[in-house]
Amino acid sequence: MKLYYMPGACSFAPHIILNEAGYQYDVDKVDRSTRKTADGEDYNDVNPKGYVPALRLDDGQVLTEAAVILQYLADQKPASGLAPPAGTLARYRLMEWLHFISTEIHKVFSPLFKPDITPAAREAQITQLARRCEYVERHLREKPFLMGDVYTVADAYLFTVLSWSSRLNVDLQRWPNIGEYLARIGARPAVHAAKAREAADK
Ligand SMILES: N[C@@H](CCC(=O)N[C@@H](CS)C(=O)NCC(=O)O)C(=O)O
Repeated sequence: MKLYYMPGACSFAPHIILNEAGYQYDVDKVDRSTRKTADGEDYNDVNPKGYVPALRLDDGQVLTEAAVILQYLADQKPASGLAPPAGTLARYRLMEWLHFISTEIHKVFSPLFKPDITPAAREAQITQLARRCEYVERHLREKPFLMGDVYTVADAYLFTVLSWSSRLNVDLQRWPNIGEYLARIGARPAVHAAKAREAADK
């Protein structure tokens, strides 16, 4: 199994989960400007959509879309407990979170990475993010993780995208539960292992 990633991107979420679930895996860094991978592949051939993450399975097929890759990784290792079983209401709750993170947080952050974003456009994105953070803050009031007491792939995804706030000068200090949540997840050995692997990768 091989994860195609860009440093600091949303591909970090599946990278955390590869470690959480105890996978043996390879990584291949994608160069943002040349679209070549460190292993010498043309990334547009790997994922014609052009973005990370992508996961090459052992049979050569390629899976894309962060929320789907996360669920795949959890489902291949059901004992990890990183996703409730398919078909249960709890699984739909997990999918509800994954879609929320993808469409309402991840994709609201994305324009903030554009160097030519206008101050007004930046402000509008941050206002929308604040509404989403209010919701997450309330949800985390009595729960350590999004799904309650159980850590799931949704936490790895939310941790990854909310961690962009410091790089982008988005202030999360108004939301103490979120701050504690990020510290709790950031302390997990799987997060450290994924960080170390990307840092050591050429
Ligand atoms: N719909 C995709 C979006 C993935 C996405 O936005 N990837 C970003 C990084 S977080 C990317 O690769 N952008 C292209 C680039 O930075 O050149 C998913 O959820 O996996």
